[in-house]
Amino acid sequence: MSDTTHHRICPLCEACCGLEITVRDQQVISIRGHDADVFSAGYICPKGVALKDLHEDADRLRTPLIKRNGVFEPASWDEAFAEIGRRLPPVLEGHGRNAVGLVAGNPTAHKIGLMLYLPRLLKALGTRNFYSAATLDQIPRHLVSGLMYGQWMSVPVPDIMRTQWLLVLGANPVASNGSMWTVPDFRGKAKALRARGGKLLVIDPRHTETAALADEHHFIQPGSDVFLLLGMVHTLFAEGLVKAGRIGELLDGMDAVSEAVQPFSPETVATRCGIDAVTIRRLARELATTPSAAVYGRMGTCTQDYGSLNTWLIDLLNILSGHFDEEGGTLFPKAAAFAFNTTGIPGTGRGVTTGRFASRVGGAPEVMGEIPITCLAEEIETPGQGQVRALITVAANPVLSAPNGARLSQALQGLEFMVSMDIYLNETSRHADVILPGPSPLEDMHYDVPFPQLSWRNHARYSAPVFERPAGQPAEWQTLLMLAAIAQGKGVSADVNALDDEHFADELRRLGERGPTLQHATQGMRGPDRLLEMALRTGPYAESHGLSIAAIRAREGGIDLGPLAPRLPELLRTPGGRINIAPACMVQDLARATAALETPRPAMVIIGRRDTRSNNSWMHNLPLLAKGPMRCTALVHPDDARRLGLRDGTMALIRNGNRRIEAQVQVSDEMMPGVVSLPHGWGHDAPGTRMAVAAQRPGANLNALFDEARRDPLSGNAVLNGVEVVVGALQPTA
Ligand SMILES: Nc1nc2c(c(=O)[nH]1)N[C@H]1C(S)=C(S)[C@@H](COP(=O)(O)OP(=O)(O)OC[C@H]3O[C@@H](n4cnc5c(=O)[nH]c(N)nc54)[C@H](O)[C@@H]3O)O[C@H]1N2
Ligand SMILES: Nc1nc2c(c(=O)[nH]1)N[C@H]1C(S)=C(S)[C@@H](COP(=O)(O)OP(=O)(O)OC[C@H]3O[C@@H](n4cnc5c(=O)[nH]c(N)nc54)[C@H](O)[C@@H]3O)O[C@H]1N2
Ligand code: SF4
Ligand SMILES: [Mo]
Repeated sequence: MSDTTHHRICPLCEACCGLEITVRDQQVISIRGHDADVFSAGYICPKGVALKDLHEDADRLRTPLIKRNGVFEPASWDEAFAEIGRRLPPVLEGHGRNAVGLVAGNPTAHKIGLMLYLPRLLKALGTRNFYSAATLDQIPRHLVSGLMYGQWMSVPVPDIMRTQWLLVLGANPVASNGSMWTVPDFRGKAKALRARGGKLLVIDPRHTETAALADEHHFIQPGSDVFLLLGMVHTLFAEGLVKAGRIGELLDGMDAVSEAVQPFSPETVATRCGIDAVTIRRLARELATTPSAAVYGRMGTCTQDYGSLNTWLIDLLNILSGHFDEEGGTLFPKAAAFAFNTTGIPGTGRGVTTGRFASRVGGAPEVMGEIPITCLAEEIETPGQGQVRALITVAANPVLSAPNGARLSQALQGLEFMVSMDIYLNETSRHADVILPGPSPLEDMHYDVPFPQLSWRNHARYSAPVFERPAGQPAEWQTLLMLAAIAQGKGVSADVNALDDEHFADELRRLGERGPTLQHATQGMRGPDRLLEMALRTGPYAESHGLSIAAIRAREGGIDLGPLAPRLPELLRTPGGRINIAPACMVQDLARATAALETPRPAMVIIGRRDTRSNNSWMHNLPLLAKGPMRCTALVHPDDARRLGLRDGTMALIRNGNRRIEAQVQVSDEMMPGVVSLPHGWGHDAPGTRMAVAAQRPGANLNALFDEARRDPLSGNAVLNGVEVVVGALQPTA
């Protein structure tokens, strides 16, 4: 049989690379970058190639599993739904809607079926107990976007193709391929920036792969970016460098900001962040005086004590230096579908509200409808009205991804009922009573929902499935609708396609006079395809580019929608169409920074990192990625290694109070002295999992060290960087 070539977007990370997949006799022969892709132009990383391994992985679940007498048994889909139909409704009826919790993990963002239909399940459950990986990640970014621009997903990104000066804090896009910034081949784009005379600067406690490309790298004491950023904003005011430019007339709160940063001169903050005052001033001056410049921060700035303040201050630097919403500075992407900053009335809106409710036990305020995932264990453990007694996890592995998984594991054990929608029997899903697997990514259509809202260039790309779904395997949107039907008391005989039709009819009605035209255009479609067709045909490029799924598919590499362009004030969804650059909660939270100015530097703190051949907790079972040197190593500076008696390849004991882990040492002068770096998502030695390759080299679970109660108070984000630890050589036991 002859080979067939398929083009599809990689669903594994935020770079969203276009792939070219060759298939023969229903087997994947090769996966490479798709050169004609308008957005990623042939770029690919080893994980994209490993989609073949994922598709073929014998441990990837092909049927539902039901746990009977403590043992998982394969089951048919009918049996699995029947079990859920028998056990979930009594929890809701007996204990109320909040008694069922819902947890969404990272792959949810990469699957249109999960992304568009998870809200349906959430609504059907009617629970406040919704948790996601966002509170281990980027919720500070959403909070600042919501407060300042009126929409959680209005995220400015550097205009990397035109900027001449790019400051990157706490991000390593060469390894991670970018985050809250969809930028495949960052390396190539950074090299082009330098080739045209531009400058790349990196602030990171580790001399990372990205720092290695940079003109300038500065170590920073982990958890203290807030002080550097305050020192820079202070300098802009002190030296008369503030120039808000074109958007100046939209800004409120300038005086409040100027006053709030007064106490933070470069001299005051230098010792605390570990960057000298001369450098802090120079960075601020270069930012302000380079005609096109941008500041970008990510994981390292979000997942620490001052996640929200950092994100706010980064936006302030871009705004106050006159580079915000300007070519060569930072710009807001304009997505072809599903972006709330392209619907409603341009330039005005309701803005966002937070704290509409708080978590029952810890009192953590809701942000974006979410309670911090670090509250989940206590919500399960603590008796009372609203206690979580049943849980549904969707593509999530919080036992490894969140702080103190041991406590969470224990709590999950105590649930009355648990369902995991997951493709593996892993550290989290082993606690479930029923596991419902999704299809292989190659058996699914694909269109990215969030990432075009974060992309370096506007684009629209669509992928059809490479293979048909196996007989009987539902799409994940259908599984979600079935769970929703069960939660609504419609029973397991509900026809999910009919439910989807009803919901779509409601959507059409909401469109008013455009309804009939769209009904005609979507004839014969269902599920995410139909919603996508509607979104494209009502989106911002419907008229200019005649977008539809067919129009996108007619072009092999997708449709290029051009470079990013200024969008203010049209983008704003705030009341009055203005930007309050001094949200009260941010200004008030500065008191925490003031109080911490004199805090002495701990002898040793721990931070995280990412490796190209790994992705969070779930790709360690793929042979192509698992081979080669051990990647879960604790990087320590040679001076620290000498002082602590650690040698390359030996085991270290890392402690935080009575929490302890053992990790393999890798001595490295990439590290800032006094800082140890360990990746997260490892520790695959839990009993009862089914990931044979991952279990061969389990690695250490970084999150076992962390305190689940330590959060950024404004956003509820977990603190995963800059935590004090004690490191020593592991003494062999007798
Ligand atoms: N210490 C520390 N902790 C961290 C981080 C850190 O930097 N340091 N990073 C945090 C970040 S940024 C994130 S996003 C979180 C991630 O946290 P999680 O989302 O909880 O973790 P993942 O490892 O991404 O787990 C994804 C789960 O989805 C399953 N899965 C994969 N594909 C599919 C699919 O198509 N369908 C279904 N149903 N399931 C699927 C996998 O088997 C796995 O169980 O981790 C966070 N944890
Ligand atoms: N290969 C690979 N790619 C991935 C993932 C993966 O696991 N593996 N995960 C994906 C996900 S879910 C996400 S969210 C993104 C994240 O993408 P990035 O934000 O680029 O994540 P990291 O590579 O963890 O980079 C964080 C950097 O912050 C530094 N850092 C730690 N603490 C501090 C601090 O206090 N201050 C400063 N300035 N820096 C600090 C660390 O040394 C590290 O270099 O990556 C995505 N892409
Ligand atoms: S960088 Fe790698 S994992 Fe990310 S989308 Fe591209 S090929 Fe996939
Ligand atoms: Mo993430």
